[in-house]
Amino acid sequence: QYGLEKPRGYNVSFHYNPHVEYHHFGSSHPMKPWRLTLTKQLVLAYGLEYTMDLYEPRPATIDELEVFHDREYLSFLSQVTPQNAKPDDPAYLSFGFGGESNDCPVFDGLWNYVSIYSGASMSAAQNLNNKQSDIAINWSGGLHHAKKNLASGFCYINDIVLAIQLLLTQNQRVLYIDIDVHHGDGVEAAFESTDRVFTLSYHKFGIDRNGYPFFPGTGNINEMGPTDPANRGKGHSLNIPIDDGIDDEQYKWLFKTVTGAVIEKYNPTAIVLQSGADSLGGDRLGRFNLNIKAHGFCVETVKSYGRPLLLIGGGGYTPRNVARTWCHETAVCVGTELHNELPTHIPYIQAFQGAENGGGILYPDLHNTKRHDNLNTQDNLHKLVTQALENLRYVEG
Ligand code: ZLS
Ligand code: CA
Ligand code: ZN
Repeated sequence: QYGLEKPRGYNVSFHYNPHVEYHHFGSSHPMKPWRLTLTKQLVLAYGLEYTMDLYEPRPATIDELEVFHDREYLSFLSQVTPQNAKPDDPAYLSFGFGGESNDCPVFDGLWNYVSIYSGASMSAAQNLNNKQSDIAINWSGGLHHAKKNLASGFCYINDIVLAIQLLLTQNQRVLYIDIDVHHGDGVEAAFESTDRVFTLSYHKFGIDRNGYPFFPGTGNINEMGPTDPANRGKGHSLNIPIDDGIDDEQYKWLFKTVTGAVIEKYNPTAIVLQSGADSLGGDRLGRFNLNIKAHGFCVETVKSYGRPLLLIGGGGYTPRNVARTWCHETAVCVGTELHNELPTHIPYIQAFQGAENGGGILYPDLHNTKRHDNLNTQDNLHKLVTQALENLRYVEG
């Protein structure tokens, strides 16, 4: 009140159980838990561990997971192994395992893996609830496709839903934002009948030349949750469908305009940001053309609203760039800038060196790895924003 208050720093907590790293989906599978090792190495090499509270959370228990998931699904998931799995067992297929796409394989240590990443998201949510931190980070979470009785799109347990359920014990309104290149369908579905959670997902949407929709095929602009006026969840989902090749300036404008409008209108008391790194340029599965700092701009924007923030990972299939992005975003949270030259004493430094791996710097130009022409015109994006803002008519703060 005397004009002398010092700028308020943020208390950041980092929730990470290193045992998550040692799990493998299979050699050809794009999801590589090893990207988390790379992320951790960068975070440590820049000394960011001294600027945050570090936690090594315990794995979640089956009872904790049952708050969202069905008992039968959990008991199957907790018992299935590559040795005892029967791919022609109807339960196996009905719970989303194997199948034609084999997106969700049964691998060694599967139950360990899912309980570790879920435990970390729950520990992060609890830290926000206890006011021990302003921003809590779990890069191993963000598995947004899992349903209560179904594994889908590399996701077995929906740690985001579990974390939001914890936040709801202390918050009247929680905003969920999802910048993974895929639609956050599992989180949207879990909270479709409540107005206490608003879900906002930005993603690639459309049919490919081969006739397949981009996974999971949902999330058009007109999908706003239930249509029944008696349903409290009506209008409490917003989907932003985007075409291939969107660039930094377009995405930043879109994100800032739409997210800003949602935050101002809904006025959440806590925010969860799924920061999937498959929206970067050069991602093995993604279609967008974003650079690391444009992706990080989303974290900066959300942070600037000063609400308790749970920051979680998600997709990201070019591991060196996933690590760069999540390290950068960790620095954004604690409020420091990192030098572009990577510290040389990092284990696995080779993963970042050489022209094809980003030349030993933190912020390589990912436009150089562009494989997707930009199909988003300014005109399309303006129409999209107009429609998005119109979709907020059912929202009250
Ligand atoms: O959001 O596109 C699909 C499903 C199919 C089934 C039919 N076949 C012919 C095409 C593929 C529709 N699945 C996606 C899932 C993407 C999940 C994203 C998760 C997240 O980032 C959050 C963590 C998909 N895209 C690419 C693959 N699956 C995929 C690529 C390569 C392989 C290897 C392993 C397994 C089988 C061969 C696989 C899946
Ligand atoms: Ca998304
Ligand atoms: Zn994704």
